[in-house]
Amino acid sequence: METMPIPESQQQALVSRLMKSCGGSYTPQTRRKYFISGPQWAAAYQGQALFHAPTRPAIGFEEIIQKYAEIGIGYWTTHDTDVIPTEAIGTEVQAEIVGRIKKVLADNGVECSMVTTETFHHAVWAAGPAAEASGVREYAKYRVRNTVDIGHELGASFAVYWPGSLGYYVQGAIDETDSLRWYAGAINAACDRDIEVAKQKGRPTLKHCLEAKPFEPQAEILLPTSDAMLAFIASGLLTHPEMVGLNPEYLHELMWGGAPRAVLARALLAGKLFHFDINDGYRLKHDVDIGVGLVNPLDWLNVLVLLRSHGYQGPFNLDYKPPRTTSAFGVFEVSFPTAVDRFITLWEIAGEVMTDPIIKEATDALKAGGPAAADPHDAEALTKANRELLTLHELIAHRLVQILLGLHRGRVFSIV
Ligand code: GLO
Ligand code: MG
Ligand code: MG
Repeated sequence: METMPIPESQQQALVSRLMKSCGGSYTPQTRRKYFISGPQWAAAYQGQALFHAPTRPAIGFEEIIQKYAEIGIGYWTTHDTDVIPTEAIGTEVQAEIVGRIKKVLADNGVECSMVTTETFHHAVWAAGPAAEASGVREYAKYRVRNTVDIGHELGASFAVYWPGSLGYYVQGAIDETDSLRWYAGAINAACDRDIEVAKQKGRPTLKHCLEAKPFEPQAEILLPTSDAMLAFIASGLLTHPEMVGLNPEYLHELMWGGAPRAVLARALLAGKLFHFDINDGYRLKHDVDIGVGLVNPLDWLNVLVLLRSHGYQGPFNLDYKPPRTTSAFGVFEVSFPTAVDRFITLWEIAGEVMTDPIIKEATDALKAGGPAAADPHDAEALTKANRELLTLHELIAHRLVQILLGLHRGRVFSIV
């Protein structure tokens, strides 16, 4: 039998009822225990893209912060121009807006954890934030310094830099070494300003986090991966490399074909994992920014096992885009609560992985290895000594899937 058409007036109720039927949601109090931040731009995203018209109306920070608070997202992040029109940057209008934001945050018990400068969208960035024209570069410095001021004013601890259009469409028109030097100049200006303001305000300096993305909006990007960013931080171009680290984004690393977990491991080893944009998507495709865990839950579980094992507790920034099929109502009814809840669930499952006796015994056995060979240079004997233990790699992988699917708790499927 076909389902009868659902009148418009009943559609939201249907969505809400099915959401309830899904079960498994955490309370806002529980959600607030995690260092999860909701970006202004994620909730305000209207569904537009190069070939896509918006599907949702515009929405301001007042409503977004209030909705985040209701859901239990305790932190909020923003670009300067998400909330301040470009022409009002640095004016009294900015001060007035920042004042209003402070009040809305305080009224809702939400904190601003991170601020970021939009250096990619406006036409002034057509040649990137490190353009040949020194006027544009000075303007970039002004903008990042101003964002540092806003960050301190709002009580943020992190500043993120995604140098979107630091790259090119056509080859040979720029000298990459110049562009990189100039880009470093902007980061240095932000750090210098930060030291000054932090001193004035008696606050710690911000953690400055570079975010890489391999392509888009430009065809070729000068700092396409988190590893390139690490090399940039260590290049000698930065005057305060100790203040600068990474904000890797899960999908950005997947986009170039990297293994996000290995990227995070390299950032951890370098002591540079400052901030983490969480989302999901596909290898070698467009930056679709799907909600965390909807595409690669097993990989996400493994990512969180790594982070938990090495003491990284956040921030976890929900830098995803509610799909354009989701309505304005659905953004806060389904999209944000479910993204947060999948994250929390995967985080807690990661805890189970870490204490699972089978994984533990298998891992310990692999590390113990087989008996020492009489001749430590005898490759054949070494191979034989460890031969059977190595099967445990596949056993561990199987166990991880069992834990992800709840099979370790007795969930079974069989055809009787
Ligand atoms: C775009 C980026 C963008 C950054 C943001 C923070 O693909 O992920 O959302 O995270 O500009 O600087
Ligand atoms: Mg992205
Ligand atoms: Mg991002």
